[in-house]
Amino acid sequence: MAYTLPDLPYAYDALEPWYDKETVTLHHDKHHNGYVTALNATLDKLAAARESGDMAAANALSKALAFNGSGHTLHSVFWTNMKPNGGGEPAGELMEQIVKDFGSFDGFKKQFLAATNTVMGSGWGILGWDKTLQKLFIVGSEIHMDLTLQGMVPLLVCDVWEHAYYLKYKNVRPDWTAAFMDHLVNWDDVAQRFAKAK
Ligand code: MN3
Repeated sequence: MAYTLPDLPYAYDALEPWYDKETVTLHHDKHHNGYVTALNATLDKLAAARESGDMAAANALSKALAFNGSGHTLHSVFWTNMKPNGGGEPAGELMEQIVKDFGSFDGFKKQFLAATNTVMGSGWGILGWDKTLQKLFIVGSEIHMDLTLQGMVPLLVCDVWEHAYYLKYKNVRPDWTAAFMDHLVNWDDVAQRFAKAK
């Protein structure tokens, strides 16, 4: 059973002016789609390697599996983490947990933006719930899967690969991450993910 590219939950231009139609279109239709296609190809090759008993080939495919599978997962979370006229603050249990683990919403925001802005090269800022440790954590993850916690379920993710923001924000990554936080985040979606993860 092949994985498929999920539709955006809004129109391509719905996040204007903070996230431009051209970037959203390329990002979703070309970049995210590329990870889905590569993930399916990797799974086919893994099945063939298992059938032929070629464990060296299976081992060699593990990095592609981690990369493309994580890329598909993070982009799927990313699109639903945003909405037109988003931003603001979360409420309820999610807010309580944020205050517990980061001191305050401002404390969370400051750390999330700092972690995201300083990812070396391509990667993601991720707020996640770690089931084992029973805590929220923020990580700046490189590419799609390096420098993260293995037990962490991603709740809020901000893409800082250059393809995610360069057409509009050029080299000024902090302007993109600030726009994401202040105008795009769909806290209802993050809260639903938190409730499910718990
Ligand atoms: Mn991307």
